Amino acid sequence: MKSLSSIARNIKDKDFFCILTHNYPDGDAVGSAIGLCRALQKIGKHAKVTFGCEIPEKFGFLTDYIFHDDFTPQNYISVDLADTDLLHESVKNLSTSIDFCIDHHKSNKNYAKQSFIDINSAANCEIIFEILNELGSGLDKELAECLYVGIATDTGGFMYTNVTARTHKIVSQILKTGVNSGKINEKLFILESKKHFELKKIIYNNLKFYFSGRLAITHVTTDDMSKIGISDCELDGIASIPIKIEGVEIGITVREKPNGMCKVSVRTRYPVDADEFCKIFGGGGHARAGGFNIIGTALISIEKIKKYVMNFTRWSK
Ligand SMILES: [Mn+2]
Repeated sequence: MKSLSSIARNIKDKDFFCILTHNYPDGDAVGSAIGLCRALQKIGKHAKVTFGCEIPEKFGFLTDYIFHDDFTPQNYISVDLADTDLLHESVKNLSTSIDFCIDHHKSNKNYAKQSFIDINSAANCEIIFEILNELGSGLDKELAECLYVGIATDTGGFMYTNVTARTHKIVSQILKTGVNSGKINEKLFILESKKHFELKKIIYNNLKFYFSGRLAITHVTTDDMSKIGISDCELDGIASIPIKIEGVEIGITVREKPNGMCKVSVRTRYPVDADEFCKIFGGGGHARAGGFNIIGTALISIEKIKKYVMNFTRWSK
């Protein structure tokens, strides 16, 4: 692995960047991608972000912080992307072309030519914050808002155990630029769209408990989604619903995709390792959060997962 300074130096030597991140972009993916793009544009580089799909509406305001630049990319940078399998279908062809990777996932597959991975960063945006100095872009209010969105969302509003003293130190620098964190928090954590509320009703209705309430699984089908009129990219936040229930040690959300697969999100409580759990199904993630894809309808996928959990060592105690 390269040091952050050497990655920054190598980026500074190049131009015409396209920034990529994972499909179903969350706040950290959007904040990292747009934040880095703004930093590169500020130092006079040609840079753009390709998400592949629409980003959730609540992060939409960040897209105003970069200008539209039309060019043929010469260098690809991935942010918050553990595995190229997680790229949106429309950019999967770029899987082997990624020059630089900046990530904080333990499960990073080391697919890029040069990578900087810091698994102690609560959010990838913490690493983006560090690279700003190296790039020489400085931190302005707009850039700070991008990073705030990433850090606030990946820490669950500063409530998860991944928060460190460094997290708060960085946020202190962010707030000094004049960022109105209360206003952003309202957008991120309090207000929700009617469609999202309808979706949550389904998630609550479909939630079932297994193994004396230690496992909770819920699902949403493509049919449900088209009835509500909610797009595949607007489903953020639902993955954390099952794990919030008292006694649940593994909380799983299964969402059907139009291609006959399901995206499975896993959240766990200590000592269950979500990364370890997801690896069984070819996925990965962090200690408390991970995911994988599985073939079949939601109900078929749930049966497969239950079968595995039955033999999961942690449950035989
Ligand atoms: Mn992240």
